[in-house]
Amino acid sequence: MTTAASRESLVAGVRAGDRRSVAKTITLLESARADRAALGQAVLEDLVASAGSAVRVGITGSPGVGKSSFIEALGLHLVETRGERVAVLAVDPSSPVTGGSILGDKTRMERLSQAESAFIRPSPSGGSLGGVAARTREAMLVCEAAGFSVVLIETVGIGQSEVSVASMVDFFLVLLQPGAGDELQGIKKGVLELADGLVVHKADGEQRAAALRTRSEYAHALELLRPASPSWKVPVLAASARTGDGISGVWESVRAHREALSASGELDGRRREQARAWMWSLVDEGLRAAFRAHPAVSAAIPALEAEVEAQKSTPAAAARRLLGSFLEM
Ligand SMILES: Nc1nc2c(ncn2[C@@H]2O[C@H](COP(=O)(O)OP(=O)(O)OP(=O)(O)O)[C@@H](O)[C@H]2O)c(=O)[nH]1
Ligand SMILES: [Mg+2]
Repeated sequence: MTTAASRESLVAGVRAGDRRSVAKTITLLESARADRAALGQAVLEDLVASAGSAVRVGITGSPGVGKSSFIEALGLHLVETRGERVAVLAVDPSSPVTGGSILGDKTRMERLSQAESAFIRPSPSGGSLGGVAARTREAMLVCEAAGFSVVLIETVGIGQSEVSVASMVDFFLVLLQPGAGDELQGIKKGVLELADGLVVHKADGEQRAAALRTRSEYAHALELLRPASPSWKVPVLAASARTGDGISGVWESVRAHREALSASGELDGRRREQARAWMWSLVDEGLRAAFRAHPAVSAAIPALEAEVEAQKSTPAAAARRLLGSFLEM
């Protein structure tokens, strides 16, 4: 097939909601081969006007808090009782190609992955957080063009990945463990400030009482934070993927948030600001790549790095020389 023909057939396939075309387009976008990635970008360009209509939800929490299980439970609820079409994506810059988290997600989301109206895609692997996040954003647009009405994005609760996921969603949900304070949970205050909702997860069996205590502790803690939006009070909920308790309540909060922020215009503002910031992060990424690929720069890097390490040159002087070679072009 010619490039033009495969571009057209992929665009048509995605528009028709065909999951194989969705997967193929995302694979092209993630490709390290320039010609494939360019075809993926061309397909995305044709699709972008029909993207944007999904409810975008990011889900974070420390490792083992039950993000994947929660997403499976929420996803099944949406598919089975609310008639939604659900796409699940992930941002995990730490996951190697055949890493445990992909394997884990496949088994944790076994039922959802078999549902007709669900699509699950593991995190793009390798590369910088910026690159991984950019690919996930693109995958989100492809899913939206394919008619998925809800996009759920799982992120590992470590490093900077929460910040980048928060910057691509409408609602950012933080899952908490029952019975542990922030320090024990490894939750940074900055992450709580990004949250549109908190859920104390695993609120079942013997842990239920502890979960409800944790819930009121966090509700108090949030009183002390300045609200990010004048039209939204961040709720602290309790839920269990195991029993299904509280799952539909989480979705009701997402809907209520959407109504409140749509009415005030904040939702549109948030999307606009995210689009602008994304453009700039792509510019940054492109400049960085062009810089490193520049022949004079890449030839000079090893020696200058060694000089800086050996304190024979200051970092500032070395940076000036590298930038000088780049800008001379
Ligand atoms: N009691 C209880 N255990 C749960 C619940 N949900 C998940 N678990 C258990 O918690 C463990 C971790 O679940 P995952 O869904 O893999 O958690 P995760 O946060 O996605 O983990 P990573 O992706 O590895 O960070 C598993 O042993 C689950 O069986 C729940 O609602 N209640
Ligand atoms: Mg997981």
